[in-house]
Amino acid sequence: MRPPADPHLSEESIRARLTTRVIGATLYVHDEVDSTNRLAADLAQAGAADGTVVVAESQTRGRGRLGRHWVSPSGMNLYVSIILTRMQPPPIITWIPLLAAVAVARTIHNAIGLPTRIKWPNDVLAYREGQARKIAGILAETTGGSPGGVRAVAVGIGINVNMPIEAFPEDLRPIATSLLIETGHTLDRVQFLASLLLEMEQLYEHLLKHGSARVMEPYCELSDTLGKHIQIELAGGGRAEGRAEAFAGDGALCLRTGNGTLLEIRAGDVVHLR
Ligand code: BT5
Repeated sequence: MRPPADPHLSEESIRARLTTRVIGATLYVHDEVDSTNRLAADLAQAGAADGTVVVAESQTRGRGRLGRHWVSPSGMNLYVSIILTRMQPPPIITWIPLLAAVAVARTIHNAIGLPTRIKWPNDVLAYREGQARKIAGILAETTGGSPGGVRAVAVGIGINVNMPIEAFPEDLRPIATSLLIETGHTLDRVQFLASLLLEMEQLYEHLLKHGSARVMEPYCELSDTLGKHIQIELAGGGRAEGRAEAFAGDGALCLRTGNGTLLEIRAGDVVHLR
């Protein structure tokens, strides 16, 4: 009998494929959790080691950014949180979610050759017939209080891997997609996860050693936002509109508004206008 194209996620099967040194050395694999990020935040509070990874087959309360929900059905996708504790030099914290988006885009490209783009700050999008659809989302949460006192970041990554269109709630069908929908092929999630964690580790080491400049370059190359005329719903309320001109050293989006002012935006939702 042939083995299934996409075996169940288990600690054993993941460990057998892992080639990382730090990320995944401590690994928790669950069938169902409320949120891998909630679990990772608790582990981080309790002093979990750098590179600790939490994976689940399903989430009952998957978290998006700004209190939103991440649809997390069982047995078809990846829901993974990585605890990172090396926070020096300072811009590292703000680059971690952007770095994770680069890792996701690279892993997808290496696994199946599908090009994806990153909508600031860290939505990974696949284009089909000129229409962008979200294939992965990232949520970074810090523990340890004030920005100066951050002890750890739990970076949560949700990737729609083998999710058929019927498994999405109806309102998401026009705006979301999966690797299965884009390619017609079922992917081995264990192998994909092992490759993702290796990309993450390499980029994280890079960031620690060389600072953000070396991660900024691939991020800019993959950016779907840079150079576009956009509207941003600001996280604190209100809106801003202008041209996405650059990213600041800490990953903030530099927006040139109609009257020539340059705004640095650190949290918000982007609508690409043209
Ligand atoms: C995100 O939020 O995109 C961050 C998602 C992070 C999920 C991971 S899974 C592992 C870890 N544990 C967690 O609890 N969370 C992380 P945001 O940019 O706010 O996008 C949320 C919006 O995306 C929702 O309001 C929906 O419109 C849409 N959405 C929800 N589920 C989706 C899915 N599976 N695929 C594509 N879009 C989805």
